[in-house]
Amino acid sequence: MAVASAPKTWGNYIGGEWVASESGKTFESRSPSNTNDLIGEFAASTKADVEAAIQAATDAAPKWRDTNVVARSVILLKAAEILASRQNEIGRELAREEGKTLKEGIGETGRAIQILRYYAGEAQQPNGEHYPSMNLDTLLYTTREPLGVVGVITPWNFPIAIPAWKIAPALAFGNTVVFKPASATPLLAARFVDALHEAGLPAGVLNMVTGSASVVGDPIVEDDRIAAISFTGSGEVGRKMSVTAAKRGAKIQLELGGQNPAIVLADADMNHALQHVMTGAMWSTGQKCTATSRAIVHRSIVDEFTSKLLEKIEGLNVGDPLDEATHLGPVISAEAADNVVAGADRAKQEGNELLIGGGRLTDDGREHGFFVAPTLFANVDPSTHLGQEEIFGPIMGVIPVDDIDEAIAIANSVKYGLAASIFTRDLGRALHFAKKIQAGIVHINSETPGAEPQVPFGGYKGSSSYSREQGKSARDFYTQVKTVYIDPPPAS
Ligand code: UN1
Repeated sequence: MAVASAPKTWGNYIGGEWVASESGKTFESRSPSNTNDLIGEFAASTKADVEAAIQAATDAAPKWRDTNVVARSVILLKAAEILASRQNEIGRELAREEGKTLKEGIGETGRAIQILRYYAGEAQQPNGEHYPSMNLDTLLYTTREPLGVVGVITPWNFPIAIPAWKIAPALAFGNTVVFKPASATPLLAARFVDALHEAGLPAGVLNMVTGSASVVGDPIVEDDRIAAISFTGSGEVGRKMSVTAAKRGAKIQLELGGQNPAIVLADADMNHALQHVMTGAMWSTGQKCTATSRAIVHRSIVDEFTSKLLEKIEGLNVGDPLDEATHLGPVISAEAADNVVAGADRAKQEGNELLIGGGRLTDDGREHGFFVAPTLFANVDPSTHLGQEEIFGPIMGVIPVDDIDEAIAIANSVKYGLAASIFTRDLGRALHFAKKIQAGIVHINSETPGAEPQVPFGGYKGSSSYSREQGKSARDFYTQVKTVYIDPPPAS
């Protein structure tokens, strides 16, 4: 089926079929670049729809756990090939629905493809360990088994890559899934699910229910048939979920916010650091939990660095993500735009120096979207709101420092600890930073965002629940360990 002829109204995907919500109601997905652009209509689900999805996943679990890993891998690979054959069209839909640029939309679709391929291979890696026993005749080993039914709740900012990185390993390791995508980006979620459907995933193994967090998300987290929950989103929602999960003893994995620093030392390659700080802060309109929010720069170079960064930011085109000349699309919603403007206002009130941006952009065809100007502050006081909180948009501050230890102390002064960068040619200082920084992902001479599928992803402190996603960590999360002692029967 060609993507262009996509139906405008999508149901839920339950028990291997696209079905309308029991409510008969739908909600709209509209482009954040132009709210006149209707992306599609999606099921406004009820508790009964969630119940049907959980039951379908529960019924499908015994057979899927006993499906051999090669058969599971073949389905993941086939879904990857289906997405690959539509990568450009889906990337375009991503740019329309989420607002990142076409290049980023196509790139993110590529990432989903890469993740499916990775887990097709990872499923076939060793699944346990063999141990020596104190009893010479005992064969003693561990094996990992699926958890059963897992709940996956995803954000809008990576509308196909994050569903892929949660769902592909869940399936690869033998679990069935109930999936609730963000209501801002349901089309991309549907594209991902549809690829797995076409690839021959058996009915009930993956079920998607769209709708509000309170009607669809909460029942998934509360239901005793759901053994584990994987969530990416806000800290506030995540912490609430972990209380609910803890009450019934469910396993939970949270990927929450970030307030990520990039330290630039006096010996750094200036142009390289500038480029990575700018892209780290601004690409995807700053809407990555790994985005750079603070450039912590040595005082001897801070004036030159700041004025060159300002020049780069002045050169950014903000507009239609489908236009090749655009660097930054809109933010996701009116509320998100207001939040960036409020963050900039507060930063000014708290004495930080606004160099550019700070407001909405509503001219030049941007009046029907949620565009905000890329925003840069200088001489930022690290204790202010801008220096401490995640604003989630194209806004950043430069903080001058006298030495690396002051830089690291400021970098570590926030409640988050997801990603952090340093720019330097000094190996000793780079290693010192890698050791002292409180962050789950550390970059030396590269921007704070980015996540390769074969390595663990996750944060320190308020950025996660100490769990990690992707790489081999995904197996730890989506399986449980069984220890087996085998003794020969007594000789008869
Ligand atoms: C990236 O840095 O490319 O929601 C991925 C987020 C993160 C993913 C970041 N969980 O922004």
